[in-house]
Amino acid sequence: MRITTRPIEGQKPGTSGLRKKTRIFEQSPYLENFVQAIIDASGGAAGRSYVVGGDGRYFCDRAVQVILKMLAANGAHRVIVGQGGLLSTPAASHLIRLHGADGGFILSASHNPGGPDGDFGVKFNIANGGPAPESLTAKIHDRTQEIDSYCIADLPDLDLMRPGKTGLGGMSVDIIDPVADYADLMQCLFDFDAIRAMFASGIRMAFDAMHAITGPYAREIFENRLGAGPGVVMNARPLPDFGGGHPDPNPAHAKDLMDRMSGPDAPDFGAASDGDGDRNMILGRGIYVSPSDSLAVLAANAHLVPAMAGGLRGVARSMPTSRAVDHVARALGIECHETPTGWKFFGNLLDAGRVRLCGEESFGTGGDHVREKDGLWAVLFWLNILAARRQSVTEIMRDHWQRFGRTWYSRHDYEGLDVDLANRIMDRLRSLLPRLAGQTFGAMTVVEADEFAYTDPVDGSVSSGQGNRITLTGGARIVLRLSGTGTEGAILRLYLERHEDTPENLDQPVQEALANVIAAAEDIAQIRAISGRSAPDVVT
Ligand code: VG1
Ligand code: CO
Repeated sequence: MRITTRPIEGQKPGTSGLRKKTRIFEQSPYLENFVQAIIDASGGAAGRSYVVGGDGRYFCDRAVQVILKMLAANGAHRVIVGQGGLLSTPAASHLIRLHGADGGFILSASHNPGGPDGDFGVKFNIANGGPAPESLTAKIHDRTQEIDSYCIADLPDLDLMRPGKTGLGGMSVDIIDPVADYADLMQCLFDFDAIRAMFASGIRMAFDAMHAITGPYAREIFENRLGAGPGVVMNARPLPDFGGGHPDPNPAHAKDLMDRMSGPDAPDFGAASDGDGDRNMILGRGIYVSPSDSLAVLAANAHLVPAMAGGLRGVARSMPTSRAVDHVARALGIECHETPTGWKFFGNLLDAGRVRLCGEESFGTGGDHVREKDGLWAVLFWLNILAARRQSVTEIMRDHWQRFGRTWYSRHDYEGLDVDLANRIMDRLRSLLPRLAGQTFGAMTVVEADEFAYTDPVDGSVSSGQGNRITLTGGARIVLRLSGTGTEGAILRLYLERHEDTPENLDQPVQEALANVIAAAEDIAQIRAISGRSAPDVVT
């Protein structure tokens, strides 16, 4: 049936889909309007097939039912849905590709907390399995501003706990095991025999699923298929509120894992993933691998992984990600691309075969096997390298820094800022950019400064206003941008890096190694002075 509706303000997709407070999404027709806008903006659902699933956060179960009924009423031919409505983001991307579906709806606010007082989100992925590009998200937003009706089938809810084939109106529905196809894919990309042998030899790991979607995936892959031992997966049961935690795999939020890795009986390798399973954090005994370094290490060691044995041709990183991988790309003689923040910008490069490995500083790494970043894939990539090199994480990192130099890196987040104040800081800095080159701030001199704009080398589309970059002498860089995933106030992200070709003291604490860059950033951008904050909320 067709229901009359009116446009709702603010339905503009951000870095990764539309994210709002759960309470907003719960108020019908908030979700309905957005889903119909996606269907309309992408040319209708008639005769098409889709993948639907989410990370299990509060409201996912009801939202899946609404989307299924809307797809049925809009004439969709077939939907593949994870049992219980569950699918990790990379698993959904894989299923879209595996079944040649026309698109997918992923219900998650990723690393944002869940629950009735937390966040909810909807992301639409296209037929290549990747996030909708900006051209489509702009159309979706336009459509939300003119929408006057939506279609929904007046049918009872489906029982999503029972796997198998069923139907909804004229639409066929396949309720599938959310884990099996994804685990099979992983098994053909990596050397599972070598990893299994490594665990059998006594190497121990811990994986923190943070009560989010990766628990069942990690159990199947690490415990059942790789024999990593029972109890390897911590916080394995997905909970609607992630156990009250913040499912963001970083040293600040993955506290259980950090404690275990620094305890007296610490395992050799530690890892964690986020709400929807696309992020990863990598730890060794007594060492934290920064995501930017992790990308560089994967690039340098890709030849050790069966799926990448043929070489990389190219790599890509988001603009604020450190340039550690650039040094590897130069040494390997392969392309290296710098894209705006958000996985949607890697899609064209991957589709065109220009790159096979991509990464973001925000704990996101992925390859050309799907079109999303992929947390467990990155963990398996590391395990494959550990098994092939028979070295510890610390040994691998030290060797990497000796060969390629070290790019010291940190991100400082200022959260919950007043929106006007955050804009004032950004506007002020933007107006300074043209005059910064040549100026000295403490020990650092500015080489160049600009606002990042990206021209996609495949389709020529231009994305401007993607953050302010300031390059300094001594291979240092400062980047400042506003987050596009928050739901309350503004989040200002300050990214800091400095490169040393022959690092003298690898044991120096990161914040100390970056002290001059941090001081120059405050001199230039005045974040603390203008916001009145004395320190960032989260440092990674
Ligand atoms: C953040 C990260 C970005 C990532 C995005 C989605 O965006 O910085 O690198 O792609 O989250 O990740 P922003 O605009 O807040 O900086 V996920 O795992 O939340 O889908
Ligand atoms: Co995520």
